[in-house]
Amino acid sequence: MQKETITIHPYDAPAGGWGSVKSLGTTAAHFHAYDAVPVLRHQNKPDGYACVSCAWGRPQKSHVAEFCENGAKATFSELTSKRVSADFFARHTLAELRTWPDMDLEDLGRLTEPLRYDSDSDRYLPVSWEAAFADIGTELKALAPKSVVFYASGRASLETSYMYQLLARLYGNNNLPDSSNMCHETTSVALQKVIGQGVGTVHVADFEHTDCIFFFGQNVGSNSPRMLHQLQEARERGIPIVVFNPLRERGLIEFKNPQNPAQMLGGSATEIATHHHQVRPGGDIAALMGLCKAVLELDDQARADGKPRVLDQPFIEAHTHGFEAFEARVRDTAWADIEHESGLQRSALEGAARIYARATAVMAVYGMGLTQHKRGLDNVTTLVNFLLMRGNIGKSGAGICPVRGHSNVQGQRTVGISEKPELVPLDKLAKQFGFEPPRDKGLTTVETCEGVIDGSVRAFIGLGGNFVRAVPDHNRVEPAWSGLRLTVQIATKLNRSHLVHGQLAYLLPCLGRIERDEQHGVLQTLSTEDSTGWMHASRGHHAPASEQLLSEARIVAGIAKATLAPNPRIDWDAWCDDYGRVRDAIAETFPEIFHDFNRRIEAPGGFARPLPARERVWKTPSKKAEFTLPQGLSAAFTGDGGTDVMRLMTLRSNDQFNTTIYGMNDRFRGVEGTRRVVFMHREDIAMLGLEDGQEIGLSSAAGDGFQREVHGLRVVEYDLPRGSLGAYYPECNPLIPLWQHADESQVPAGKSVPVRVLPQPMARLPIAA
Ligand SMILES: Nc1nc2c(c(=O)[nH]1)N[C@H]1C(S)=C(S)[C@@H](COP(=O)(O)OP(=O)(O)OC[C@H]3O[C@@H](n4cnc5c(=O)[nH]c(N)nc54)[C@H](O)[C@@H]3O)O[C@H]1N2
Ligand SMILES: Nc1nc2c(c(=O)[nH]1)N[C@H]1C(S)=C(S)[C@@H](COP(=O)(O)OP(=O)(O)OC[C@H]3O[C@@H](n4cnc5c(=O)[nH]c(N)nc54)[C@H](O)[C@@H]3O)O[C@H]1N2
Ligand SMILES: [Mo]
Repeated sequence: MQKETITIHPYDAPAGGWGSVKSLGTTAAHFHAYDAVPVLRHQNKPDGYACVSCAWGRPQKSHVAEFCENGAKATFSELTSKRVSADFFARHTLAELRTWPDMDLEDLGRLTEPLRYDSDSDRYLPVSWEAAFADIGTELKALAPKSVVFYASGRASLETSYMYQLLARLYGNNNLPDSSNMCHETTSVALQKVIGQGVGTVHVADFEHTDCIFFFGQNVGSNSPRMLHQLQEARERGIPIVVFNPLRERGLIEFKNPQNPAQMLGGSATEIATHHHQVRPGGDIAALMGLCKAVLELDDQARADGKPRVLDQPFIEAHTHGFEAFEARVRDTAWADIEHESGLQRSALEGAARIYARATAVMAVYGMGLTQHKRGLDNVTTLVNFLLMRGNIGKSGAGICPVRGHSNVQGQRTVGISEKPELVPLDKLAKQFGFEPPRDKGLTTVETCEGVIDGSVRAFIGLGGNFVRAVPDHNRVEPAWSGLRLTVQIATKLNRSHLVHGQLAYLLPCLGRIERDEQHGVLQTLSTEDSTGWMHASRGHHAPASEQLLSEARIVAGIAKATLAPNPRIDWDAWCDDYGRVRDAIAETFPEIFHDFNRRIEAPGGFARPLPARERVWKTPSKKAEFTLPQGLSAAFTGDGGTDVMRLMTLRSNDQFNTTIYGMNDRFRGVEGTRRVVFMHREDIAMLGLEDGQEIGLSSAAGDGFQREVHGLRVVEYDLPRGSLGAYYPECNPLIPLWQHADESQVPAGKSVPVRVLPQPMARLPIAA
């Protein structure tokens, strides 16, 4: 249960450092995972397993220990010695378990055997694998294929993911949303449009050659801490790192490398951000237009002075399209509007532009702060405009660097998990497996939720994840969920989505990636793609949590065999006996990326997929990189127009992995013992007649007639822009209407949710320290 001592105080120690070492020890103890500590040395190593936490790339030469505090937490969380078995479920009804906090559910430990929901007793009861597959197959055969959704959460391997997309397509739909639909789908759609590839252009090695990094809306200290090594190395070379973030995140301020003894024993921490701009949430388009305007002004000045141009004119002419219209738009955009929308001063933006103009190789790194907005696409494409002005794509040390979330989320899309049929080589699949794949667009995450609400979706299969918790509009989506005919969850640990279920429900426990996956006594190799487009082999290093677990591949194959007519070209069992055979099939479907897959995956550092834009080959209709015009200067939904509407950013703490809550502390933000907080500017607190520590509620200001509220949040005075708020995801997801998503990509707009503060009776909570 939630710890009750709550302390809130500013955290002024660096990221990393002893705090992270201490946190490691506490988490190993918390998860009862002491025997997992030695396993860590295999994390992200050529002979080892790919970390199950974030997707950040690996250097070609690995560090002694290629793991971070949060990667270790993810490892301990998977390798916990706690178990939740059938006798537990015999003692608790699902109605009772639904009253438990999320953290307590996952804290029960690893699932150990397949379970089937029994409506008479409202309990999960054990079922054999054979019976589970047979029942699921019978149900799926009876359902209309278009009414079934195959969700994937971003962790399963390339091999399993390929099998999963094939299962959906052979069954008859492209309903293959994945967590990317809540995350970097904005990137995939935007970058495809403007540079002709849906993924970033940066390799980890580029950090050694860059001479300036612009960093937008990504919380590296918590969410991709291994990147701090590259940032630290860059800083040691004196490279400026210019940050745009409404919050002054600790991980971006300074870092002590826990693997550097000199730094740990008293040496000073490395300052990471050299410049920090506290942009308003949703203000990045304006900030970027300001940067571009200042670059044009510097170019004007250089021309007037007879100095070398600031714009990379030869690059713009040879490689881009649409510059003139873009230039005109930038010149027409008034500084007053830029300052108003971004919340930043002209002089600050001009200063940042001078840093940019001095650098020859600039890299732009970004995360959810750009993608989860109404105009998330414009955020990304305007960032690309900014890079293109000086040719900062397709040269060493430069490029666009989206930081993906789940460890194989990029890879799942690469091997065909996509609701967008145009991104998948369907003709190839048709030929390879002798069937006619469905050609119509499948459902995104948001459309899946809408379909569950309107009854058109009848069944949900989840390859990992915690869908009902991760999506917006909880109070509309969750109640509708029980209207489903069938829910099947393939998972390692119990979560809320397993308790909110369809009429027929199966909970199928699988091996985690860190566990030894032996098929007929042979240790199997799996593979993943990191955020920089490198493929890595992964081999488990720990005994499975239970003898009854099956690999994810076996589970997918089990469902496929029970559901689909036999196909002479697919031997699901043979694929599961040796995943190398799945890799051969992947290589046949995607030869450009995966030719010779089985040989190349054995290279110690893995292998890189082709990234045409890195070579300045633009796979856009114009064959050029596109300058584009943003639709407006604000990326945000503004709400119903009331003057008291504020912008809420939903955030991750340092003690969670998405909906998996490891603990109640957010060390870097100084919050301990609770997640029910709202960060608020001192003057906003005063203006609203509130007090620091007071309990309040939030209410959506969407203005669509639905009441969406979250209560029992404590006001925490915080350094963030006026008019904006910060609070945790997933607790605040009930405040986000399903329709408040990014245009085109449909990523829920979790970073600028229009809300009002609901003062509650002054319930002053005691604050320690
Ligand atoms: N330990 C840990 N690691 C993780 C995860 C985790 O939960 N825990 N989740 C994984 C996943 S799936 C993902 S997608 C990534 C997420 O990693 P991030 O992309 O870092 O996502 P968030 O934590 O949501 O935080 C986004 C950052 O954007 C800032 N921000 C918010 N609004 C704006 C804005 O309008 N403009 C700008 N410039 N900044 C803004 C916030 O202050 C915050 O620092 O991390 C992955 N890694
Ligand atoms: N308001 C708001 N909402 C958000 C976000 C936000 O910033 N704000 N972020 C969004 C983002 S970026 C994402 S990616 C989504 C995340 O959405 P999801 O990917 O659906 O959620 P997770 O919390 O990562 O899923 C955790 C569960 O995965 C299961 N699991 C763990 N490891 C494995 C494994 O190896 N195999 C299998 N089969 N299952 C496993 C466990 O049962 C665990 O409970 O949430 C999104 N929702
Ligand atoms: Mo994500």
